[in-house]
Amino acid sequence: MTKPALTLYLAAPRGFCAGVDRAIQIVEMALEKWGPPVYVRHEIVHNRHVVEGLRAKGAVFVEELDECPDDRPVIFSAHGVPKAVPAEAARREMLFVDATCPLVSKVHIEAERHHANGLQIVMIGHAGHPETVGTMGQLPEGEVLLVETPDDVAGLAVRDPEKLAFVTQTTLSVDDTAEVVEALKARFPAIVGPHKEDICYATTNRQEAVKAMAPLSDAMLVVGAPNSSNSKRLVEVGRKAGCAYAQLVQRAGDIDWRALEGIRSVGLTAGASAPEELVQEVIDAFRARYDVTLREVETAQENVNFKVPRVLREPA
Ligand code: 0K2
Ligand code: SF4
Repeated sequence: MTKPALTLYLAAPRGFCAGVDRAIQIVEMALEKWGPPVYVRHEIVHNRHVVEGLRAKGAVFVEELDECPDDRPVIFSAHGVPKAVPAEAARREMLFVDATCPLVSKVHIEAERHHANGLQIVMIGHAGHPETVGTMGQLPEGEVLLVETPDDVAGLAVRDPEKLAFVTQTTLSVDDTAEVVEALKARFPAIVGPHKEDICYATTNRQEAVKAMAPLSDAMLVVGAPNSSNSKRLVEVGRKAGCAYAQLVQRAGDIDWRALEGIRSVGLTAGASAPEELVQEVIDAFRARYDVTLREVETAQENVNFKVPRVLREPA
């Protein structure tokens, strides 16, 4: 039987960003240096495949520091942690390595600088997401107010409208965030902040590639995890850019082939925490069912690399 023809558009850039690459390297380096078990507070990045791979090498994933023993190294995930976390690790004299992405740390520093200048901070981010919790946790309770939507801005009760700054999560939708920033500036003309927002290069580039790919694609698949903010935003961006069927899949086994019946083109991308291996698995699954023509849709080239930090100190 001949296979139906299908054009598979492949977004570029897609998948791992520099911060994810660095965070995974930190865990691997710690495992090599100290041997297992090495503890990791929260999923190092939001991807089950990555987590399971590191677990097989001896990493132990926990949600809180009180689940770790004092005498084993602990690594903080790429999303960042509230100040209280390293403070507690230091108090317990633990060996810890911070795998927070430098672009998240940059936002932490920004928030601290505004606070030192006497400003109250509005954070645009998703409630409960570890990055939001980490950034808000750089400052004392009440110093950072959270908004998610333009509607939230109307309900803000600030200390002094003349003394305000804003920061954002790094993995938000660029377009949705612009609307929230606009609402903030309209209500608080004196508010200060970054030039646009704090969304990182990787998030921005992956959304741009999806926007270029969506109009060409009958359907779109985003390889990523359900708890991955940047991956979920790619699905939303795909739908908004005109691709009615856009779905998140963790790997090939999640693809709903029935829903794809009759389609002639598929756009494929991956969130910043999704390994290329899983993208290739999806491509292979399409090749098994269709006569695939692969076309790359490249909207940017990335050459960002972050240095792996020097480890703080040897375990006692
Ligand atoms: O997109 P999320 O912040 O949920 O995180 P991951 O899916 O783990 O991607 C890596 C980004 C980490 C920090 O920005
Ligand atoms: Fe860093 Fe951006 Fe990657 Fe998050 S998505 S780890 S902020 S480069």
